[in-house]
Amino acid sequence: MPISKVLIANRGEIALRIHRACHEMGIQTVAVHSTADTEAMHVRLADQAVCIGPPAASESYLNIPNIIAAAEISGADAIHPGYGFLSENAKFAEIVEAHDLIFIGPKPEHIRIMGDKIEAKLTAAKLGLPLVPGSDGPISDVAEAKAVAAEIGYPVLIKAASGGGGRGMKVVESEDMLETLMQQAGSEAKAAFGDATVYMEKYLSDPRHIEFQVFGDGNGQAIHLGERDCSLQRRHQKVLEEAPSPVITMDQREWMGGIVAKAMADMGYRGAGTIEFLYEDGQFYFIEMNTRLQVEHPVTEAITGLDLVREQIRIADGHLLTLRQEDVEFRGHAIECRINAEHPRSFAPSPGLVKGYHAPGGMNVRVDSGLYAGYRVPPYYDSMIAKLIVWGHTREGALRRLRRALEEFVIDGITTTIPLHQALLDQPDFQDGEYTIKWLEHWLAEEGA
Ligand code: MV4
Repeated sequence: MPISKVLIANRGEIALRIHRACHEMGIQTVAVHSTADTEAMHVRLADQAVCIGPPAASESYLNIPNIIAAAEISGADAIHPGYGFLSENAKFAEIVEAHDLIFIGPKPEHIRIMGDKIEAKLTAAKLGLPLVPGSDGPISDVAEAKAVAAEIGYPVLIKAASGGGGRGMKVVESEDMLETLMQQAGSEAKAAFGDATVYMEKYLSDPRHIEFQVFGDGNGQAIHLGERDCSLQRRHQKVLEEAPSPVITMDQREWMGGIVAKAMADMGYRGAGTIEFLYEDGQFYFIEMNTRLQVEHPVTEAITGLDLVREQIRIADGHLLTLRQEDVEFRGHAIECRINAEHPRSFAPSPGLVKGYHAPGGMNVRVDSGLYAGYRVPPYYDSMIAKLIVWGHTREGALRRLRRALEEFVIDGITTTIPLHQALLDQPDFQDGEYTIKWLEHWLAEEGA
């Protein structure tokens, strides 16, 4: 029996995004929501809605028993986890499958492997992906740390095995600081993730963050959908993403894309995934793999014409990939702005009542958002309230369209980061595509002075 009802285990714009793909496929939807999200757009649009707990995510969107119960009560046959929350929780994926429900995502084993950054690197190395030079596994004592650091050369970076989001990372400039910083990294990792395991890498001082979108059918077929440049970030939160990367040539895309697609085929990967690289001096270095649909997937959709959520659902339903690599075409340029309910300079959260709302439109403009006039942005969750995605034949065309669309966007009553994006568009470095992962924070520091 094909999937006929999907429970959406998420909130906000991604819940709406998943609902839309389902309805276009003739699939019914079940929204699960906290008491803070009763008035959310996707809850109104879903065929059924089940309240799963109080505002705190730990008691609602992360409450596995309540979500499974909601699936059983509503008669859903599959669960889409979106991003964040339970999307990369291997245990959750296993529990979903143990209840004879379809998990719209990778095999639990692959989620588990990629959640452990050391295992992820070992796996990536075996699959032929280029790595940042570093320790082959965990670093257990200072003597070992010194030996590895001497071999790869300072500066080095200590990272948490269970990490992500940059927490517990320590740059070590020279051997005299190694012991202190290694201990700090270990105890921060223990506090944040309950696991003190750390590993070491050569520190790349000014890379770009470039990631490849991949899809596998779980059966030995896999394709890549090109890369996204996600270098514009602040405190490990992406601010704007674009595809293709302004610095990657078609030859590099086909070369690196071919390598990642083959790697995913060889591991029997199922569903959507993202292979993250640091890119410096013309070289790619694998750092992590995300086993979920990402916030910035629409820029890939814009340049490939594919519906990534539809592909996820088809794969979860046991279909083979719709496309072969040679059928994937890259066309034009897409840019996504993440619009947050925050002050555009202090980044202080600004939840509250949306008094007026008007989304931009016109050719090749897409807004993914659950906002409407009269909606109250709750204070309990991530502050991203909308994504504006534009497409143009060229990067310059996309930039002009972005400027026009940002001018049209009206969100009254709360403060948003729209003016930040407008100021960013005026920066020559950004216009020229000349930015690395440090650029945005440097610019903001200058601006603030
Ligand atoms: C690095 C790095 C430089 N050298 N690894 C940050 C979060 C984690 N996912 C990986 N991160 C980094 N790893 C080496 N060997 C710099 C970062 C980094 C970063 C990476 C991607 C996007 C934004 C970033 C911001 C600061 C640091």
